[in-house]
Amino acid sequence: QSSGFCGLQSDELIVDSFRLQQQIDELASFSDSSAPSVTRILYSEADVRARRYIKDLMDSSGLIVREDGVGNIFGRWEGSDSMAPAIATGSHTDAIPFSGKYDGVVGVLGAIEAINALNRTGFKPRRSLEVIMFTSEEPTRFGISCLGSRLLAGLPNMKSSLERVVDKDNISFPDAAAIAGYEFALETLLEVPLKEDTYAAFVELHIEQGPILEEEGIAIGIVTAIAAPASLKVDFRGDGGHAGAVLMPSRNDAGLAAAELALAVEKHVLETQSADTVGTTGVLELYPGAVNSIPSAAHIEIDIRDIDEQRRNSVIQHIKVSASEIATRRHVHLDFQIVTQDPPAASSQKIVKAIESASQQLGLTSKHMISRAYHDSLFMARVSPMGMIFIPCYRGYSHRPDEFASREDLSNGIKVLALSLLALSSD
Ligand code: HGY
Ligand code: MN
Ligand code: MN
Ligand code: MN
Repeated sequence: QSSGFCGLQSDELIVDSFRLQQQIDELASFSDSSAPSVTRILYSEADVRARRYIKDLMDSSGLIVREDGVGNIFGRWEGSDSMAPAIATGSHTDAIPFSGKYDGVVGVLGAIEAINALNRTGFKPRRSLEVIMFTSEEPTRFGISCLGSRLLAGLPNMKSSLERVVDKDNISFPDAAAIAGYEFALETLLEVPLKEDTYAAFVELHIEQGPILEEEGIAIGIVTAIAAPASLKVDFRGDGGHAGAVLMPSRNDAGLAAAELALAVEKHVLETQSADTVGTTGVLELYPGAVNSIPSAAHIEIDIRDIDEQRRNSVIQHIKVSASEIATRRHVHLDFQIVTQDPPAASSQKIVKAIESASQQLGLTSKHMISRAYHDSLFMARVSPMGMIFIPCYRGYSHRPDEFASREDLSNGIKVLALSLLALSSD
C-alpha cells in the first residue's frame, strides 16, 4: 500500500462491511411495502423510524446530533479548528414506492461508517466533519424533489410553495410535518438555510443508478456534473359520461388527451436527437377510473432532464405547446404547471482531485462521469464546493426492488469517501 494523506496507510482503513450490510437491511425493514421492495415516504411512520435509527447510529459513532425544523439531520465530529468551515457528506434515506434499499442509504450509512473507519485509525480532523441526512430527496409526497437540500441552499419561494402543497390524501405539508414531530416546520423554515461558508466542501457517496461502472469494470465513478432536472404536472378536464350512451363525436375524453401528451413528450425528447435528453411520464391517473365511464379528468406528471439546460427548457416549451393544442382540439380544459426546473451543477475540481487521489491511493480504477440522476448534491453545490463518488450497482438498476450494491463496492466507496474527507478536513 502507498502512504497517503498525513501518513495514514490506506490499509489502516478498516470498513466493517458486514455490520454495514446489517444496517442496510435493518433500515430497509422500515418500509410501507413488503420486502424486497422499500417504500419510505417523507414524514411517514416508516420515515420517522428511519430517522430515529440514523440518529441513534450517529450518536453511537460519537457524533453530535442536531436536527433543523424540517428534519434535516446533522451528525458532527468536532475538529480541532471548530470555527473553520466544516467538511460535509451525506445523502437521503427516503425511498420512492416499491424501490430498493441502496439509493441514498449508501451515502448516509456509508458516511457514518467512513467516520467510524477514520476514528479507528486515530485520525483527528482539523476541520469538523458533518454527516447530513437530508429530510427528503424524492419528490413523491409533495412533488418537490430535494426538499431538504433546497431549503438548506436557501432556494426562493419555498415557504409559499410549502404553504400551498397537499399530498394525494389532501394532507398539507405543515400537517404532515407535525404528525412526524416537526410541528414548527413552516414557522422555522426561514432558519433552515445554511449560513454563508458553513461548509468548505460537500461530498456525497451514491450508487451510480446506471450500468457504466459495472459494464466497464471500474470501481469508482467521479462525478463531474449533475444533469438539469425538471418536473411538470398537467391536468386535463372533460365532461366524462357513460361509456355506452355517449357517442364518439360528442366526447371530450380527458384520458385520451393525457395519452396523446405522454406520446408527445417522447416525440419532443427524441426530436433533440441527443442521447442526453430524457423524458418520462411517470404518473398517469384517470378519474373516475371506471371501465364504463369516460375519463372526465386525467392527471399526468412528467420528468424531463438534460445535461444541457437550454435544450431541456426548449423541450418543456414544445410539450407546453402540444398540451394546449391537444386541449383545444379535444375540447378539454388544461392546467399546465412546471413544478421544478433546475439548472445543472458542476463539481468542484478540488474535490474531484481529492476523490481521484483517494482512489489511486487505494489502487482503485476510476472514471469521470456525469450524473443523470439528480441528488442533494445538486443543491448543496449552490452553497458549497461539491463532489460525488459513485459505486457500481447491479446492472445499473435503481428505483426497483432488485437494486443492489456488493459489499466490496460499498467498502471501496466508503474508503474513498473516508480518504477524501481526511484530505479535505486536513486542508
Ligand atoms: O430521480 C432522481 O434522479 C433521484 O434518484 N431521485
Ligand atoms: Mn432516487
Ligand atoms: Mn438518491
Ligand atoms: Mn349503470
